[in-house]
Amino acid sequence: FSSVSTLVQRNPSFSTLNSDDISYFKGLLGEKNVIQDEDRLETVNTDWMHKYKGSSKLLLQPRSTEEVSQILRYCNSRCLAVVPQAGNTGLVGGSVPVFDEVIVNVGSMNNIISFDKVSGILVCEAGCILENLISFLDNQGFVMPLDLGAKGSCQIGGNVSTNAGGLRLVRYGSLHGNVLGLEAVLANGDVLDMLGTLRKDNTGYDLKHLFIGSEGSLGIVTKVSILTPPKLSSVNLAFLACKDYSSCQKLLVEAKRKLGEILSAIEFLDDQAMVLVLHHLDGVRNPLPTSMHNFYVLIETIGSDDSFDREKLEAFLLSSMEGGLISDGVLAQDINQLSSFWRIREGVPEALMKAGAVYKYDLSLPVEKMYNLVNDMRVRLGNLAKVVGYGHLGDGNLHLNISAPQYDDAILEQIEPYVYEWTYKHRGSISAEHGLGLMKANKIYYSKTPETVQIMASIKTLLDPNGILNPYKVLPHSINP
Ligand code: AKG
Repeated sequence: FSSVSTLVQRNPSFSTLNSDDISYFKGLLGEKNVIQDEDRLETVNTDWMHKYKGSSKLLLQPRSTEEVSQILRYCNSRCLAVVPQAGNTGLVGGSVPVFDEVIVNVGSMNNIISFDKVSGILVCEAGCILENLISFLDNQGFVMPLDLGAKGSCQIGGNVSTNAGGLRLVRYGSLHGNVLGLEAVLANGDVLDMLGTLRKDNTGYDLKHLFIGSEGSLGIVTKVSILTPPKLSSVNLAFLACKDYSSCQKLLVEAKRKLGEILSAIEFLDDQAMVLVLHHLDGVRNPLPTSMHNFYVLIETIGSDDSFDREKLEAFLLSSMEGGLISDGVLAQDINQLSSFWRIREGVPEALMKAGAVYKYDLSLPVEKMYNLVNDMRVRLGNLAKVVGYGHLGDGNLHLNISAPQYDDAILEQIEPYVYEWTYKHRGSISAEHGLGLMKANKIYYSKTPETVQIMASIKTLLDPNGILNPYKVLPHSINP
C-alpha cells in the first residue's frame, strides 16, 4: 500500500464511533444495512488498485434519500467524518477512507425513476451501475452519453461526482452538459432538490455544477437526470496503426474535418500499452499482427445511414493511407470484432494492474505536446520502470502510466514533481477526468490559482462547515485538514 496516508494526519476534531452511534444507525437502517463485518469492510476500505487503504469500522447502506439525509444529519451533529462511496472504481484514492471515516455506500439506491422517450431524459438513483443504464437505454433505443472501461461496476452517482469523461466525450461532451439536474444531500442533512429535467433554465446560479466533479466533498449525490441521445443504426470502428505520434495527431485533425458529425471516439495507445495488453489479458490478440507498430488509433463513427457513413469512413481511411498517416488498419466486420477492438483499449488499465505496481497520471495537455511527456519520462526513468502512454486523443487527455515490479520511492522521486511541473509549464491540468482525491489534493495549485482555491475553500466551508464530507481529499491539507 502507498505510504500516502502517512503524510496526512487524522483531523482530531472528528469523533470516533461509539456503541450509541451503531445503535442509532441500526435503528435507522436496520441491522443488515449497518455493516461491521471485517471481510466486507476490507473490500470497501480498499481502492480498485489496492493502493489506498483506510481503516473504517463502519459501512452504511442507505436505501433512500431520506436515509442518506438522516445519516448525514447525525454524523454532522456528532462530527463523524464520512466517505461517500459508489462503485469504488476511482483511481485517485477518492472513494475510500483515509482513516476511520464512516463509509456511506449508495449502491442500494439503484432504481431507474423515469425515462422520457420523447426527450431522451433519464432520471435515476445514484447507485445505478453504468452498464445497467446502458442496457436499459439500449432497449429503449437510446444511448448513455458516457461510456468507460469500468462500466460493469462504476455507478452513476460516482461518475457524476467525479465528472467522469470516458470514451465518447469527444462526441457528446462532458457530464456538465449532459446532466440536466441532480438531487444532493448536504453535510447537515438538508436535501437540495435540483432534479430538473429541462434543457434550458437560466434562473440564477446553476448550483448542480458544484456537485459534478467535487468528489463528494460538498454533498452526496442521490439522484440524477441525464439527457441521452438516440441510438443510431450505423456503428463502425477502425483499428489503425501509425508510425509516429505526429501521424496520430494529423489523423485526429483529418478525422474531425472529414468525418465531422459521425465521429464518436478517437482513442490511442502506444506499443508499450499494446505489449502489456497482449501479455496480460486472456484471449486478446492484435488485429494488425504482421508487425508491431509504434502507435494504434481507434476511430469510431456513429451515424444514421450505413452506406453513407461507410463511404465517408472508407474515403477518409483511403486518403489517410495515401497521405502516409496510417501504416496499416482494419475495419471491424461485426459486433464481435468491434468489442474485441474496444477490449484492447479498455483493457489497458487492467493489464497494467496485472503487470505490478503502477503510477497513474491523468493529464489534459495540448495534443501536439502530449506525447513529449512520455518520451521525456522514458529518458528520466531509463530501466527503472516502463512508461506507457494512451488515452483520449480527441480530448487532449493523456493517461501516462508508469509500471514497475513494485512501488519504489526512487521511482516516485523521478516522476514527481517533474510530471506536475511539466503539466503546469504547458498550462495543462493535473486531473483531466479522474479527480484529485487523496492523491492530488496537495497538488491542486499546479492547475488552479490560489485565489480560485480560496473560493473553493469558502464554498466547502459554507456547505460543510465541520468538514465531515470526504475529508483530506480534493482541497489541499493546509486548507482542509
Ligand atoms: C481510461 O482507460 O480511459 C482511464 O480513464 C483509465 C486510465 C488509467 O488507468 O490510468
